[in-house]
Amino acid sequence: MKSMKSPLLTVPTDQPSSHCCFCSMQCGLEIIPSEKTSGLVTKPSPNFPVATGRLCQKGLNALDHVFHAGRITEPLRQASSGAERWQATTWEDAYADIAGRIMSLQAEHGADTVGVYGGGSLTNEVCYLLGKFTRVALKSRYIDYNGRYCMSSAAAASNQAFGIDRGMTMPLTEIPNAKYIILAGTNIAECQPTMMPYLLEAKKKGAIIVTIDPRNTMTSKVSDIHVRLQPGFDSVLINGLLHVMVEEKLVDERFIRERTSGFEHLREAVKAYTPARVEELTGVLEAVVRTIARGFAKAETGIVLTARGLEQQSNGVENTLNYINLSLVTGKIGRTGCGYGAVTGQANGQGGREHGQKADQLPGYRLIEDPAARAHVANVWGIDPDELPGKGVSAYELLQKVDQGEIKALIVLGSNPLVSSPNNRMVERALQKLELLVVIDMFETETARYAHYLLPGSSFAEAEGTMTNLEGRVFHRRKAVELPGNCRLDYRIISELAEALGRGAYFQYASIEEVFNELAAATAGGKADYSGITYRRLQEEKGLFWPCPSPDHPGTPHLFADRFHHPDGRAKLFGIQPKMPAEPIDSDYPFILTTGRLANHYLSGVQTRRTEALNKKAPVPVAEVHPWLAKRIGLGMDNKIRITSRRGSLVVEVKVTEGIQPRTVFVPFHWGDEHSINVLTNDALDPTSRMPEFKICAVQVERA
Ligand SMILES: Nc1nc2c(c(=O)[nH]1)N[C@H]1C(S)=C(S)[C@@H](COP(=O)(O)OP(=O)(O)OC[C@H]3O[C@@H](n4cnc5c(=O)[nH]c(N)nc54)[C@H](O)[C@@H]3O)O[C@H]1N2
Ligand SMILES: Nc1nc2c(c(=O)[nH]1)N[C@H]1C(S)=C(S)[C@@H](COP(=O)(O)OP(=O)(O)OC[C@H]3O[C@@H](n4cnc5c(=O)[nH]c(N)nc54)[C@H](O)[C@@H]3O)O[C@H]1N2
Ligand code: SF4
Ligand SMILES: [Mo]
Repeated sequence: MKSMKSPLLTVPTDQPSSHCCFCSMQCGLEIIPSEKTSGLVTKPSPNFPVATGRLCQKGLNALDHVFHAGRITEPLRQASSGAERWQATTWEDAYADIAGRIMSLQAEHGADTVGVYGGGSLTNEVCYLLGKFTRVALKSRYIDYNGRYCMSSAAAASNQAFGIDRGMTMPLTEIPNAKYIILAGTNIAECQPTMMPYLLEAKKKGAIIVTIDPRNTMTSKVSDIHVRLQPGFDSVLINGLLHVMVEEKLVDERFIRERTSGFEHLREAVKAYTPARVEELTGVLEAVVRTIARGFAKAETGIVLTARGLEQQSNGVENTLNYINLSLVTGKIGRTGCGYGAVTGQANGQGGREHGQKADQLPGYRLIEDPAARAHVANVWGIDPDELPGKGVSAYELLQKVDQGEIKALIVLGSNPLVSSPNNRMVERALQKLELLVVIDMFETETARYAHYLLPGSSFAEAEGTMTNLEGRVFHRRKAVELPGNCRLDYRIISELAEALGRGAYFQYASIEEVFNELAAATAGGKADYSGITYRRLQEEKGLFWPCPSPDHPGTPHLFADRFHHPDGRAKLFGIQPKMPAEPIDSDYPFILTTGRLANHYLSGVQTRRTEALNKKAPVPVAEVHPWLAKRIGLGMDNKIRITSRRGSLVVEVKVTEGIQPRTVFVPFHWGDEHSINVLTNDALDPTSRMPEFKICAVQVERA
């Protein structure tokens, strides 16, 4: 691999040089000189109080893509003729042409003909600016982001149950204080590897760990009980657990009486879910249901963690609400060793969903349809509240509007939706219809192949800013290296595009810190209140947990000690009637496809497929198949399989393993083109969160 040199900027201080760009743990990195061609490597930082001194393989190789020879370092425009796809241009020409095209499209079709698609890897400042840019510079209602595919069901459930959405209600340091831990649809060992020591410490102190996952994972290996559940049956199982807790009077009656509402609905809903019935419906033995219910309820302390396994479903919000019910009916929240967490995924998956990148949202987790929120934010932005557009639509629906011709121009920053969207043939068709597609990225992604402009943005190592990790801890990330070539900082690109659109007056920032200070003011009084946070405090105090509403406020590591965030101070319990997945199996499509992740790749794979040390461990997707299924389709040693859903078909290599629920096939989604599993996945959306059902679709499986 050829690579570019970039001078190291940072000198040792008591702050990490940077933070890993991949998962929500946001481990601190030191960047040090080395013999590598790039001249630099990462090592774990002793200076960040989350995963101190630890990095996983991805963190250890996080600079490889930054210095990759394939990095885009000049603004590129689609070539009008010839063999080359791109021709280099100047920033000024690119801005002028993009702005000109946007303005003429808007003159003809209205402001909403332009959409923006953001991402959860970006800093709080960039997420905030994308939202402001869409509403103030484009005056369009259409912005959403890849977190819609990621955290939206958990976010909706937390808002409904608690009145606020912060992934974890407690810091990670509470995990070792828990005596009983339920991990559902979360593969922490591969997806947040440096969190494992917290779980292992709990185990060492005697905690029982239960995993609920259709397959054996690196995480289920550390559990005492592993429920190998068929995808889609979480709510049935949880109703069984709740049934036992209610029948055997194991619930915390005082907590339910004083701190919650809605228990009568829950009691009614779980009545019919006797352990015997749950065994009939799920195959999970009656005794196992009783053991987990009694174990969790009777334990002095306990934590429930969920992730995409049960959330990325058309019933994802209800599934999540039911897991939250477990924490609430047992009173295991708001005190030491207790809590609920929806384990956030992307680097800034938490902050990315707070500051206005969502279709219905303004900064600070305010709602764009709320007149008071509009007035507050419009005042900070110096515009009339009536100028703010209304709410738009979710990520997948935004792409559908492109397909339908309603949205004719799209700006994508920090996502690769052609690989990461469900039913992605629709997305490919849609992208081809765009009259203007602008992609701001480090690489020519699968999505960028359809772009009219590909603009070279910044990598994590080059961009200063703040991030919010999975605990709700806001921290400051330094600039560690210089931008290569003609790349620009994402925040500058957004501001300069605004300038070209004639709205530069609203985007005058001398530094990224000025953007943060405006963000903090915009969040004042909102749910995710950052108004007491400054760069200086973040550096001195090594991060602060939101809400942090004033300069002397210490931040809020533990939520819900005294009250929940609904106006009556109570949490809401919900009675969940389990529903079928959108596409149940039948005789034509008799098996279930579920999708997810591997330890060595990240999301659509743009960065990790370009990282040799990681890619060589998993160069292509491999399906996990049970021996029962292998036998049924007559699979031989070297055979591949063809998996076919109602939307498409794919041939993949196979690993036969006892460790998967027999009717279920698992395929990771980190590849595009002929390896893209999202050709098959279902685009059914949860009615509330608009989360696609990535985790379940009905398929045929045959020998290829
Ligand atoms: N190495 C690596 N780490 C990552 C990422 C990555 O791409 N690679 N991505 C990051 C991001 S953005 C995210 S969102 C997180 C995701 O982190 P996770 O949600 O932990 O990851 P997944 O592999 O998508 O799904 C977790 C598990 O859900 C199981 N599952 C499938 N269907 C069901 C079901 O119906 N019920 C239950 N209970 N379980 C089910 C799958 O078998 C899988 O093991 O990881 C983050 N960390
Ligand atoms: N089948 C299936 N599909 C899924 C999922 C699943 O479990 N199964 N999971 C879903 C989930 S949870 C998620 S989060 C989505 C994610 O899906 P995507 O949003 O497609 O994820 P990434 O691969 O992270 O894309 C990020 C892009 O932004 C670029 N980038 C990264 N950092 C920066 C930056 O600082 N500046 C700029 N300008 N560019 C940057 C990267 O190069 C990359 O091209 O996928 C979803 N899709
Ligand atoms: S655990 Fe997450 S943040 Fe830490 S090094 Fe690994 S991928 Fe990066
Ligand atoms: Mo995610």
